[in-house]
Amino acid sequence: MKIDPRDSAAVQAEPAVLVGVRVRGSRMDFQDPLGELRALAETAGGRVVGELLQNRDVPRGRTFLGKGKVEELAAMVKELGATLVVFDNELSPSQIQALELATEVKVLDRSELILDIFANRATTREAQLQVEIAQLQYTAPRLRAMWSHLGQVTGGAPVGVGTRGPGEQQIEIDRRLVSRRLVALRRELEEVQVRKSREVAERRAEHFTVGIVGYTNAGKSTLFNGLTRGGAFAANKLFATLATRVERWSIGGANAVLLSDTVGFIRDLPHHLVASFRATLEDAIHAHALLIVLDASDRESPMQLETVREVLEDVGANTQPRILVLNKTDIIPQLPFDERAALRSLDEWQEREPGAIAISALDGTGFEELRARVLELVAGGIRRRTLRIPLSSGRLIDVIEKRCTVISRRYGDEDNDAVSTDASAVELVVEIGDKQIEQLLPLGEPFLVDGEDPMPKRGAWGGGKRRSPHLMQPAELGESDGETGD
Ligand SMILES: Nc1nc2c(ncn2[C@@H]2O[C@H](COP(=O)(O)OP(=O)(O)OP(=O)(O)O)[C@@H](O)[C@H]2O)c(=O)[nH]1
Ligand SMILES: [Mg+2]
Repeated sequence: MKIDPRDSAAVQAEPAVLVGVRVRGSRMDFQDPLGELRALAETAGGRVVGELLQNRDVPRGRTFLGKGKVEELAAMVKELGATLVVFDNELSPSQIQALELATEVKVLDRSELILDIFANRATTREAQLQVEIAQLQYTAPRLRAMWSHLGQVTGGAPVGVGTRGPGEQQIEIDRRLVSRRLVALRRELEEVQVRKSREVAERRAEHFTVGIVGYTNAGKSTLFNGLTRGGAFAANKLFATLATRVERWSIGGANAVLLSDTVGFIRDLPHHLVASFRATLEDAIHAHALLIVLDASDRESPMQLETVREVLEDVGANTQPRILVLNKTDIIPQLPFDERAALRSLDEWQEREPGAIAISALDGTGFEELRARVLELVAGGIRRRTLRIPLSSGRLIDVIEKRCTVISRRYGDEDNDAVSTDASAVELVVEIGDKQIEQLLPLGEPFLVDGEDPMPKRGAWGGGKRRSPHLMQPAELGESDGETGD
């Protein structure tokens, strides 16, 4: 008669009842309030056998549901043979405890369900560490509450609880062990992240980087693959992607950017869960520009965009230029009339979000426009210019060759007029935009653009870094008008 001990928050292939309490101001979909939870439960491997909804102004404290609804839920669970109840809302440990007592089956909340999916998907060490930390912080207190309630914790001895967590590791329930484990995990994660931050910074210094972000299942990986032939895992599942992928995306001529694909966002994720996935978003946070991908065939897309904006704000990615990408437009004409009518039309989108681009990541519609827009962001006013660079600035030459189309090269030791007085410089004729020139400045290496110093008047040569007497006469300093073209 004892219920299954809540020894793990893992979802098996088990019959589940979904419960949603629609509190005032919540962002649930009104036409299909449990649609997203259903997709989450199925992604986790559950089989949905029943659903229950309640509208309330304020959820009731102890059981979250009203008394009558709890009884209804318990009866439903019994009748349908469910072994799992999943709430769309966030529950406290004591609410979970009370609900498990009443229904005699395992009760999970939405965040636990998401974490269980994450645990299944985590393949990189970083993702595994993040998931385990989040589980220890979020799930463990909920497990412990149940264990002590069931009186199965004997004499304060630590109880190992298996979850389907990374590496099938045991989550230690004992508070002391939990915090010791957290310290160790955080230390390891920090090491991984320091390395990662360095890589991200290096990528950023050498390339223009573009991050793909968006709600889960919006089509980010499909777009990434379509643009780069990059082999990211795309699937009609929530959180198909957990680790970041980076690939080169050629946007015309020799211009290429580094594109990154990353984990999707979802509404109402508790803040510390978002925080533990912050590093996964590192590439996006530090990208020079963002593509926000939205599933325009989903009537929840306005809410999804709102969520994406909030998360970006939370993780501090709010300054870089961004392009709103309305995806899955190929689906829209095929939708039944009433479903189409419930959508915000592309015209309405573009009116509200000037510059939004309609695409289909599946068939490539809109890719050319997207490319052109990103090229404009990257380069801004591309023209043919002559750059004179000391040969000692190998890194600068390298970066220019990577980012721009080089038309010709002349070295100082070749017999030519332009650089004959400067034996240690190279003259490159390149197609380069104003913004690309700006991005070269932080490298701190001196160079001339069409004979002028590209540095703004106040900042002398890369913040006082190396000067090149070959390139710049003191008299010229401060005389440049900064040559910005159109
Ligand atoms: N019809 C259509 N389907 C698309 C399009 N883009 C993506 N899909 C489908 O949508 C589903 C989700 O695509 P993904 O690329 O995995 O989405 P994601 O944003 O990477 O999702 P997560 O990694 O889970 O956050 C897949 O089944 C894709 O085939 C599109 O333009 N048109
Ligand atoms: Mg993906």
